[in-house]
Amino acid sequence: MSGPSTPGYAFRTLATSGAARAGVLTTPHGDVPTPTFMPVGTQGSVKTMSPDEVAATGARIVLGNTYHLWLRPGPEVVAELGGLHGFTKWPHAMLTDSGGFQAFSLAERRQTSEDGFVFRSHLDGAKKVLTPEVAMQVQGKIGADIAMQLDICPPGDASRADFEAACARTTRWARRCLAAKRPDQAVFGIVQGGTDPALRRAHAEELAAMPFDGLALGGFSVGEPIARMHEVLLEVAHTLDPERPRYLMGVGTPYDLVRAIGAGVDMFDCVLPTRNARNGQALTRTGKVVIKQARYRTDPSPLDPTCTCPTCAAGYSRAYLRHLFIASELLVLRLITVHNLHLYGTLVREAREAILAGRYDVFAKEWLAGLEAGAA
Ligand code: PRF
Ligand code: ZN
Repeated sequence: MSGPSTPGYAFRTLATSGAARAGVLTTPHGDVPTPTFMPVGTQGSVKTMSPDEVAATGARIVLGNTYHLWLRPGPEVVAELGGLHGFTKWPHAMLTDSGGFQAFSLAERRQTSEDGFVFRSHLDGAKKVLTPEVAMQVQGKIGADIAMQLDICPPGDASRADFEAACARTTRWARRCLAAKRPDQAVFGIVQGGTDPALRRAHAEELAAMPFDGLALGGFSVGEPIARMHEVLLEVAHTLDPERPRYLMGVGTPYDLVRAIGAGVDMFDCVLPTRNARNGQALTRTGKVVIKQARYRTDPSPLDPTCTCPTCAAGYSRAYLRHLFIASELLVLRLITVHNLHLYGTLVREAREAILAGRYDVFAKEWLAGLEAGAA
């Protein structure tokens, strides 16, 4: 093991309950209580929300994307305006994803080689080369607290040979990223390996031998059955170096968070609460509210009567929210986003309290029963 090395960063576990952990991630922009959910601010904003509104949901770290900010407005512009913190005015911690995963899904005509990715921008077709060195230079200029290594994420149905090759190349890119990183910026390594627990564990050990400040689990929720993802997480997450934060990338639903925290994961990000809000889907402790449905036409109740978010506390009825959504009024997108992020903030806070009290199993049982009850 070769532990974290970046000044200004630390991770401390305060309590465990089964494999679940409650801790504190210290960054130059403050402490992040874990488990934590990172709202996604792809282009430098959590869509529809101001920084103080995001912080009011309980979030103390948000995610930005190297791919998007590199293409527009460009890392020089962000750097000149004081880095991502100065540019966006988000005062708490930030993490940027390295860009490979986005290049994979968004760019046109992408080619991959040992050196990196070559692709054409989805904005203007410009040719871009994303190597491990470029990923670290761009993330260094953008200046989030935590950068991610460049990795290879095969689709869920890739072959065994593809998963092995992805792990091997991700390890070589890990070394190049660490060599190119800014000394004062934390970097996390990314474990791949599909749904093979042995491959996952071997790759995790390779990366844990390097001075990464945290270890991420990439390559999940990419088309494999979700039940299989949770089986593998149960086998693998708790085996990742206990001294470092564990981050499950791009996952998931409230159900996924409850299960993965129980498996030993500390950090999450996902577009689901924000994206689904803009599609008119509110998430609650007892399942989903699809606001356009006719059953809500005259429904006077808030999205969730037990919710204390500004949207529910103000008393906005489902009927009013439905009307706004059908009339394409922009306010509803904000109101549901606030509510959904508040649910995620509440979930991780209650999870943390349960772990500190040594009763995560009770918490998980209650949340899973609630979510299941409304799943119909
Ligand atoms: N790698 C990176 N970012 C990601 C993923 C990954 O595997 C995923 C997979 N769920 C989401 N975001 N770098
Ligand atoms: Zn609410």
